[in-house]
Amino acid sequence: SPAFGNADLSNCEREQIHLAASIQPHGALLALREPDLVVLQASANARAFLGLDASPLGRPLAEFAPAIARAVMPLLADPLDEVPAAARIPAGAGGVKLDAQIHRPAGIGGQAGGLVLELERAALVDPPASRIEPALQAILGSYALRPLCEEVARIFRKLTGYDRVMVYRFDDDGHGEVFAEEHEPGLEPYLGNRYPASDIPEIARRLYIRNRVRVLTDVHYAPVPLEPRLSPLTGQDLDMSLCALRSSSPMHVQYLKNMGVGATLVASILVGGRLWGLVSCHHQTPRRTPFAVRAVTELLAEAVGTRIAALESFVQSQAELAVRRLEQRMIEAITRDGDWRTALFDNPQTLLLPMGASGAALLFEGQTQTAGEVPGTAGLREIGKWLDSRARGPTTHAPVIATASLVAEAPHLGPLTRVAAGVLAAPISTAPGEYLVWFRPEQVSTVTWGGDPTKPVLVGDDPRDLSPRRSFAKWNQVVEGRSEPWSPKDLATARLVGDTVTDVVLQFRSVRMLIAE
Ligand code: BLA
Repeated sequence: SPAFGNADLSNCEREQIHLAASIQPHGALLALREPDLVVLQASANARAFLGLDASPLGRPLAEFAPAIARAVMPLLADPLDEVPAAARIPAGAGGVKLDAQIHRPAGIGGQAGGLVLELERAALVDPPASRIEPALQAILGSYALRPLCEEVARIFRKLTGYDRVMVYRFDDDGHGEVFAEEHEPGLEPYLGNRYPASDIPEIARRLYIRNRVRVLTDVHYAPVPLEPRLSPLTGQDLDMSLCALRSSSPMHVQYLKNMGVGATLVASILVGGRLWGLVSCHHQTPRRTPFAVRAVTELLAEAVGTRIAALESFVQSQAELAVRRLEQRMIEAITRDGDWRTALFDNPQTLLLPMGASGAALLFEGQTQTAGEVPGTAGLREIGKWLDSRARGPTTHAPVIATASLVAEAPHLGPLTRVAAGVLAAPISTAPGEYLVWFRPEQVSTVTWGGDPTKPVLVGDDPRDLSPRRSFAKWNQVVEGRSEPWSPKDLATARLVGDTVTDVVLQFRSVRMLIAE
């Protein structure tokens, strides 16, 4: 894997971003030995930052910075290996209060990696607690995903003062969408824009689950190296995964420069332990966000994740309820006019909404009934044949069949891509060709880019070309011929509807046989 700063576009997804060996200059870092707190490594700016007359290397913290030692000593009883502890250092001779964060980085082979102490100037005024309560209320009281995310963008913009705040949401393949946005008037909106998974490498995503808020205070900064570079405890680069001051990947910094961004603050949104998305704040000029404000953004982002988890399970139980109602209406329809199909199709939304589909079709006894945007009859027959070739034997309640790219699995069905890029089918009987099928259109044809889509975009190998526009072009290439992916929940709901219809069909057929006798 390429070392930090040595990545190019061919291998940047493997850059060792946690081994940055340098920090951003708005603070200072000391790596300490336990238990005597002797300094083993220091950022090159530490001496100036602390106003010392000599290098702190080799000296115990208590000797050259007693106030700091006093503040951090009581924190050391905790493990500090996943969550750093914070302390406020009272103003010293220079009159500046400091914020300290301290943690124990991962060592190697069970060997302890010592302590990492990070220092920053504290805010002149901390964010008032009166700002936090209403924000939490708004987040936890939100009743649906979109209004929640729009509220989050407003709250973060007000709290942090960055001139653009985006709620960036990942899909199941890791591609992202700007799902909500607040920005300074006059800035080009990014709302609705889509970007490929490769813009945020897997290594970074894993890191963002552990380190929930990152700041880049000035894209034009000069990284401050650690001295000595390697940890004397491990002989290796310091693991900076949990460092607040860690240098950002030069690849990503170049991306931001190309975008005209001066500074960023990004908070992770975790839902059930997975990285659901990010709150990404951009500022056009350098911007420093003190620890106390970052701590509030971390708390709020946590509340957002909790709320999204609750909304997701609510959506799921609503979908289950809708299926139950559908079942009831099918049975009523049979007794009323002998045909359960009317219940499925008299209101197309009942079939489409729970699945987020734009079309649906019932293939039954050689006939087709449809709702929304679907392929023509000949196309539906072809899809039926393809499903038969994919279906697993003549069993009732067979598993659903799903693809987000019909053309990738059945190239001869390519002409159907525009409306049927994604297909989700539930077998409804043991007979061939009998399915309830949902469709999703091709993503590329349904998404627009704010800029001029006809202007050519170079997708080459030069980091100078890195930009959201290039990314969007790349996303287009990646998802060409693909629909929005079906989620595990979509599959579960389809299965539920399919099983219900299968039961109804079984009943319907046995009743018909009785009548025929
Ligand atoms: C990180 N890339 C990121 C991050 C975002 C983006 C949000 C997280 C930054 C953080 O948490 O601090 C991407 N930012 C975007 C996008 C928008 C935006 C899409 O504002 C749209 C509006 N980046 C590339 C390519 C590579 C790459 C091709 O585009 C290389 C494969 C690398 N991106 C890259 C790396 C990081 C990153 C290495 C980690 C930065 C770090 O934490 O050090």
